[in-house]
Amino acid sequence: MNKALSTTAAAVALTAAATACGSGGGQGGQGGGDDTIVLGFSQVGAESGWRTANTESIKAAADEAGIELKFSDAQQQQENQIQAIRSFIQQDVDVIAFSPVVESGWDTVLAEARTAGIPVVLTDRAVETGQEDVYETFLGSDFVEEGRNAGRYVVEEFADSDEDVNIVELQGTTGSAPAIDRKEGFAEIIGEDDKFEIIASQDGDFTRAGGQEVMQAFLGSHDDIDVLYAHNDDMALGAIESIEAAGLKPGEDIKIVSVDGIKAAFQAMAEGKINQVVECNPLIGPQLMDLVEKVHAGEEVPERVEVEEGVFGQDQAEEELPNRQY
Ligand code: GZL
Repeated sequence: MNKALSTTAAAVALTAAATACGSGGGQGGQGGGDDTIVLGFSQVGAESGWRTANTESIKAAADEAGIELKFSDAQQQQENQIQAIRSFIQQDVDVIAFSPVVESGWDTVLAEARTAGIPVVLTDRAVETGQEDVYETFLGSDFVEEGRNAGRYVVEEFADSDEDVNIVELQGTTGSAPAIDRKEGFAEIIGEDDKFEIIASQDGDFTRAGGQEVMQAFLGSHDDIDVLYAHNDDMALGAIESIEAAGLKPGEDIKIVSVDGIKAAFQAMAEGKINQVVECNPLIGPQLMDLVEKVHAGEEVPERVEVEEGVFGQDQAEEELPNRQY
């Protein structure tokens, strides 16, 4: 029985001692009114149910906090995010926050924000940078642990089998922190037993269409698939369409473990089509606004703020469905 935390109960665990990092508070920003904080936010896109819920949480929390939000949707293109951040710098906002679509390629624009004295808060996904003090804090999930939790399900499910277990993997957007880290965590756990083999692994870009197309290709070249590991629910739901079109039963002929925990995935789990969901909580708007206010005020913030999340099995789906907020 998986112990699960419901989203509403998920607490924010401050995982690092509160240490100031970066310029703290920044000098930039004229503010929306005399004391209204102006926040420039660059969002990855609208590719998944998770992302939609994340955007809604951020907009609602900004409204609740009286923060003037300048919001930009990058349609999953890094150049659009870089343009948006440069625009926020030109507008001299008080704080910039963003969820980087991929890990690399941010050094120049982050240095421009630092030069402008505008503090930056990372949310959801991380960046790879050799620079110091280019962002104040990172608020988001531990994607490696999410991957480990998915791997633990597979190891447990096939504990009594001495046959080979063939796994196909639907990866998230190439180069993105969740795709890199979820792959790493999963491989770490299944790598402990060589009966588990990933026979195919491909980018489905976190979308339902991507999951459907790639799973169709997997099924066309493999007739011995035991498990699908999908880096997010939208790709898993797309893959289910392809599995059923191939005359197979998702959740039975092919076991499915997925990440995010959107309502539709819980519904599929209740129908027996998905076997395990690893939660990735998008409802981080309130914590983000709290950090934005602290950063703007020049207060100390932790370098890393993690969100606690749960793992849910089929036996919990019915009961948990009404609690799902996204
Ligand atoms: C995870 C987030 C991922 C989700 C996907 O924090 O970045 O991006 O898992 C979304 O659904 O597209």
